[in-house]
Amino acid sequence: MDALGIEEKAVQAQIENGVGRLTLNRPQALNALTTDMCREMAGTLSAWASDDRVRYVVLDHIGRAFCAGGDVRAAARSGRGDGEAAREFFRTEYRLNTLIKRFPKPIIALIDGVTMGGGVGISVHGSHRVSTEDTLFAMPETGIGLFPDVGGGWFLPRMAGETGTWLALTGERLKGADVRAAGLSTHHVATADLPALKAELLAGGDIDNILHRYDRPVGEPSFQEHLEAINRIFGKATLADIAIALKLEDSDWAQHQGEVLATRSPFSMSVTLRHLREGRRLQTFEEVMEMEFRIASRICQSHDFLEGVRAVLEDKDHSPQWLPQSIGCVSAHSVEALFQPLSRELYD
Ligand code: QUE
Repeated sequence: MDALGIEEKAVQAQIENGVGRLTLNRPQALNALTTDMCREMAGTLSAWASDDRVRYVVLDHIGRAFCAGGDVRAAARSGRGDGEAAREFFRTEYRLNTLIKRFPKPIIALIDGVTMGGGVGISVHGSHRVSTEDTLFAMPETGIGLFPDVGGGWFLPRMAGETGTWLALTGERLKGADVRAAGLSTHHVATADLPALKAELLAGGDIDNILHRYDRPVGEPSFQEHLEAINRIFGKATLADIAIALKLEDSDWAQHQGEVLATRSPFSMSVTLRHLREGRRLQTFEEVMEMEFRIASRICQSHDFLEGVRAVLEDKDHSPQWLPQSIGCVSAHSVEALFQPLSRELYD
């Protein structure tokens, strides 16, 4: 509620100076996306696609986080029952991701702050993403028994070498200029310059000219020294091969990566590797999203997802008891089952 007792909307939409502005406004939950927020954004963008008053869209946020993901607590609550509300959430969110991917006008997401999971899905598929020193990017889903969805099956295997596989399996966070160096943002600006940049964008200028003037060069990424190992190790055929190669590698970095993998859901990591390899092969974004909806529709009722949300977001003991406990015990059949066609597919 604001001072007048008017309910504040979790997504604000306005048109001014030929610019459509969408503002995420659920700061108390780090702007995590609800079904209603996804529906609201999709409805607004659909209307703006053919509205001559809108030349381009600016996507920004209230509060320190851009968007921490989806409302996975609500999805887990649904998954403990019949999972229907969770499926409705994923359907709405993935259709929004597709709408952004196919949007006929520029969309400029200002991702200065936490940008994880669902927050990546509403930014990375648009035409422009602006990072700052405060940007914190991650696809952390294997840590809660989920998988890197929201089009992760599209953009992660299309990153340089095996960088996307590394980020997806470990959930590693990238900060600031590394986000630009990895190709996840299209422009990188100083945090101190962001208010002036935003004011120019909202005044309806020439976006490429404006962004070019504020763009700051970024050097090599901080993970440059590990790229050879990332490509060699995360390019292996199976998850077991990757885990073994990390153990055998004589470096502190590789030992640490192996320790991180040991905390992630073995089932989620197996699903993720299969999903990224399949996503690399698929020709269209829509095919990838259909695959993701098949997986999400089932994984929302899986043991590891419910346990991961409990351990990380509800009880916060951060000691999930995964089933199975180890990589070697994940059956190929249990992974394969998630990829089978549904009676009602994503775009039906
Ligand atoms: C993995 C995730 C998410 C996560 C933590 C993970 C995720 C997500 C949130 C989140 C954070 C703060 C909130 C909230 C949700 O955390 O997807 O509602 O207030 O949305 O390790 O995938």
